[in-house]
Amino acid sequence: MSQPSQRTLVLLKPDTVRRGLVGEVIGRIEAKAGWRIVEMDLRTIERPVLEQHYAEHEGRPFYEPLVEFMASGPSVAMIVEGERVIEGIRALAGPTDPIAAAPGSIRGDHATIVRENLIHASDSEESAEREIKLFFPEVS
Ligand code: D4T
Repeated sequence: MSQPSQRTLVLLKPDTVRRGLVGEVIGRIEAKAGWRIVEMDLRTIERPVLEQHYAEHEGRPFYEPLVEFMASGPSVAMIVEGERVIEGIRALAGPTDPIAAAPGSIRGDHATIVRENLIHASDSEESAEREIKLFFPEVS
């Protein structure tokens, strides 16, 4: 039985854009039957937006280098819609540490550094709702 469609916020981080991997990552998302990119743009994410997005990590040693890296160049921000897309894009991405990520996942195939792990995708319906409001306030 089909489940209600979900929406998730996906960021292709500055390393993905710099390395020319945008097409490779978007291709994996588009290859999944029934998922649709409903909003997408290239933008350098402003620091205040990053501070809200990563508020849970404030004070941790990796926080400042993470925010600097995320502000270091353009990212691709998008909303993807479809059945079980929240869980599904997290599965395509693989775990946060790219060395632990299985070959076949985006991080497992292309990344080695935890900070430069190519992609962000919302991890729950609550996060997706909050992040879509933050990155696409005009849409929600
Ligand atoms: P994001 O939020 O970018 O999709 O990543 P995850 O959901 O996979 O992981 P996260 O929130 O725990 O981490 C956010 C972001 O911080 C970087 N990071 C994380 C880092 O540079 N050093 C670290 O030790 C950790 C845990 C990578 C992703």
